[in-house]
Amino acid sequence: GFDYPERLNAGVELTDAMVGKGFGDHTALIGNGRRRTYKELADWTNRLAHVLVDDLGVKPGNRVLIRSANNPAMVACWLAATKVGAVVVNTMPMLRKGELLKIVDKAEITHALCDTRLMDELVTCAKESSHLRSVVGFDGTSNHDAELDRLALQKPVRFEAVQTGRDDVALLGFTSGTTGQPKATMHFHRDLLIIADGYAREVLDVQPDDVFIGSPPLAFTFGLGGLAIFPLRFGAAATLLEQASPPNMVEIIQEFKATVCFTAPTAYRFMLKAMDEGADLSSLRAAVSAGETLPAPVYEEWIEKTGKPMLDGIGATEMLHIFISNRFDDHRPACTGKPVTGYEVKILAEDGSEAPRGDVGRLAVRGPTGCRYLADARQREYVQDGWNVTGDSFVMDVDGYLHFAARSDDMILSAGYNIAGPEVEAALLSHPAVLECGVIGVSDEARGQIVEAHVVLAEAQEASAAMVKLLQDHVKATIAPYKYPRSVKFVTELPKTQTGKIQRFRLRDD
Ligand code: 3SK
Repeated sequence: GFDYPERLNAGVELTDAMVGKGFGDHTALIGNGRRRTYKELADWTNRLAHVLVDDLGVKPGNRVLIRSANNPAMVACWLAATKVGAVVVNTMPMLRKGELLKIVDKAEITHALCDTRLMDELVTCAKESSHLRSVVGFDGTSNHDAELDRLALQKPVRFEAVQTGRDDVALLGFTSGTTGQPKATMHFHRDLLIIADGYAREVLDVQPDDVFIGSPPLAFTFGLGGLAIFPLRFGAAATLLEQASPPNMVEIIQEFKATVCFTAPTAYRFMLKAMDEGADLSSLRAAVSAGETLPAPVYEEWIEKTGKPMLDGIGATEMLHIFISNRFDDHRPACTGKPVTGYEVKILAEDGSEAPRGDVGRLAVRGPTGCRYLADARQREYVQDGWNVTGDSFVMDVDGYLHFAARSDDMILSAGYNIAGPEVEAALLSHPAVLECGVIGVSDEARGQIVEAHVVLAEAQEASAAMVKLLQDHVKATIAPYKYPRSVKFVTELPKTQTGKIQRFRLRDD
């Protein structure tokens, strides 16, 4: 088990406590052309914590939203809010007003800290929300030229952090769910450390000289763990990229000799090509792949070119981070590996009993970091005796290794993003040219899946390339742009049940 003191503040553990352990002069964060040491990060977060309490009136338990791309300022805001005992909701920069509003209302957010480049949608959202009463800007470019930064510069570098309990909620992890109605899971201060002291220590063996890099947004717990918690827990350095495109990652890995990478197979494919063209990625000792199934050829080519395994893993926002993973000394192709210490998994047959080895069934997981939904009936439905029934179907082979089979619901998994089909449908239906639509995920070599829309046009509307572009642009302007349908098919009718429900599985069969 994991043994933490009753009074525990994860924000302090990842900053001031690291200075206390002698890491003050080590690089903690690299981003926006600057390096910051652990001492600088501790001071920065303490100044920000003073602003949160003294100027913004944040109280322990208040929900604080952070809106930013991956940069050091976002990490500092998250840590500062954690130090003051707030419950943090990290959000992605692409979210639009409507998506933000759902989160703000669900989590009853009272305060928001926002990169000044991303203020517009959040300010509009605040006008429509009865909860959100303060939106303050920070400068994500690190010039410290926004309200939050100016206030922070006047504050002392010492802060008496709130003595939170190890089981106090520190973070709400949001997922969009299959319906597009966001659901949140609650995570305690201790959970934030367990994922480092468990998975990151056991599977990655993180060392202070490690340099982390990766693409997942800090707003996903995959990114928060991989690009902030894991490096900070062990005195290592995190490189944060606002634009984590594969070419950028290849450049930064070489520049900073990154050793641990968190990304999806799409980016690893690009890296394999880059190596053929002369890129030197030999500094990487751990390549973690998650968010999409890792095709065996990518895994095999990686071993061939680097001599090291790619560590496929599966996690869930519900469980905070990765709970099944391959190991450096125990890995197989087309296999997600075995449970991380502390987690138990089982495969459920249709009737809820445990499926025999070799049979496909729903993956259920139980462990110390989940699963606790926030104000959601799903708790009763999907979490029984601590077992969280996931939306993924897996097979457990005779040796106890787990193999992904399929997504059990209507989620579309594209280039590491979870996209709810019904949410894209709603965006399409808000355009007057669309009469009806059904959205599904279809296999795609580069992205795992892509979003495909089957659209019945309204009368007098013409199916054309221009119409495809019009609808794609409309979706991009309505919801986060990465959710847009890359494929649009025009049809005269959709397959439906007798009660009029769209049969998406029949679209998949087409
Ligand atoms: O497998 C995932 O999608 C995931 C979700 C949340 C945290 C970590 C991971 C790998």
